[in-house]
Amino acid sequence: MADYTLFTNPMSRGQIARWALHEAAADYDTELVDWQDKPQALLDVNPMGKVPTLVHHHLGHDHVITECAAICHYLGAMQAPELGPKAEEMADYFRLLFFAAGPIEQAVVSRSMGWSVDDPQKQGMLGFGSYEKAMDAFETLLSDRDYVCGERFTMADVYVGSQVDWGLSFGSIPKRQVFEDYAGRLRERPAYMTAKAIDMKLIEEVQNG
Ligand SMILES: N[C@@H](CCC(=O)N[C@@H](CS)C(=O)NCC(=O)O)C(=O)O
Repeated sequence: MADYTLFTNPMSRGQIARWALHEAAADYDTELVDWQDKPQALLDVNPMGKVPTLVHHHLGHDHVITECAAICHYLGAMQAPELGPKAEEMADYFRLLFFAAGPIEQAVVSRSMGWSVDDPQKQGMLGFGSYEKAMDAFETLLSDRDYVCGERFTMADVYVGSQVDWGLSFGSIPKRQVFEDYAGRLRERPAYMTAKAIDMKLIEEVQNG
């Protein structure tokens, strides 16, 4: 048995976890999840029945990790500490990781669902304020650096970068130079390319029956 089991579907956020597994050079098996017929083994470990769900088989215990941002950090911490934050990088690392998983995710999803709140007072109650405010802040936070922590790639870039990469591909975040340049750097990473190729091949297989 491999060290990790990844429950995923190639057309899902599971792509983020696969990229993280490859960045961390982790040993893993894939369990493909059919939305119409989810495996009992997935439902047993994740009451949400969502993917990605990662199970770490470690020293006789099965540890279950869900939420892409948490999966990225966990894999860094357990498998590739050099891709985790140094003391002086912690603030940027956690700030952007949580900003992307909270406000940016909410801004993107609310917009794609057609929800918006125009009342400035009510916007103050929303964690992301407004789509425009969240995107402007995201651009500012990424504008003076190559990666989340500055000049060095860390596991936070897998998650933050996926939000940008996916957002640009699906038109859910604006095509601004800062976002394009950041995504361009990440798309050149060998682990990104390897993971992407695996999911693209799986998608092709599903589409060709
Ligand atoms: N907050 C979760 C979101 C996971 C999620 O919503 N996954 C979707 C696919 S992208 C899913 O499993 N959908 C199928 C379902 O909910 O039945 C994360 O960041 O991992």
